[in-house]
Amino acid sequence: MSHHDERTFVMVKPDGVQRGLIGEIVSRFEERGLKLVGGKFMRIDEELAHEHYGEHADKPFFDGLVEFITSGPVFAMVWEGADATRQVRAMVGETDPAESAPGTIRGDFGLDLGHNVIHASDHEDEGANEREIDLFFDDDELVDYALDTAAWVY
Ligand code: RTP
Ligand code: MG
Repeated sequence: MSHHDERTFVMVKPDGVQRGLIGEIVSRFEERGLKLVGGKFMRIDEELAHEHYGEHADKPFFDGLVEFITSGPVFAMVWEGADATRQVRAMVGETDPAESAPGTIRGDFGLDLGHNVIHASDHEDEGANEREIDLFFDDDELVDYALDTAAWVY
């Protein structure tokens, strides 16, 4: 990991998995030049859902959010690159797909606030990326390696 690189946590939500969007979403980050350092196809249990979305515990949509995120498998990933957390959020779009620009993942694949295809760590929440990576991955599940492509090739 070079000095300006950071890692961020990304997850294809149950709706994205059901709709067959894992490959499309992985492709977007690969093509952008980010490096995949971890990936796990898994089911989120109630406890993990409460930890992951703990900041929303007192919101009216919390129970529905937990029900949705535990409703089927997700594809959890860690991506690495320069300013990765902010750059990935820009690629994801706004929380509400209806407000997301075409060209973003939510703007291209979503219409419904409650089923917005993808999660990514919030760059405005200091340390959220590292917290979420630790929550979902053991250290030995993250792979250190060099990408054998020049940084200017996209
Ligand atoms: P996420 O954490 O899932 O990546 O989404 P986000 O940062 O863009 O949005 P956040 O504010 O963290 O909200 C988490 C998820 O809760 C659902 N939500 N519903 N009904 C509502 O008003 C409402 N607000 C948020 C969304 O599915 C959102 O992704
Ligand atoms: Mg969030």
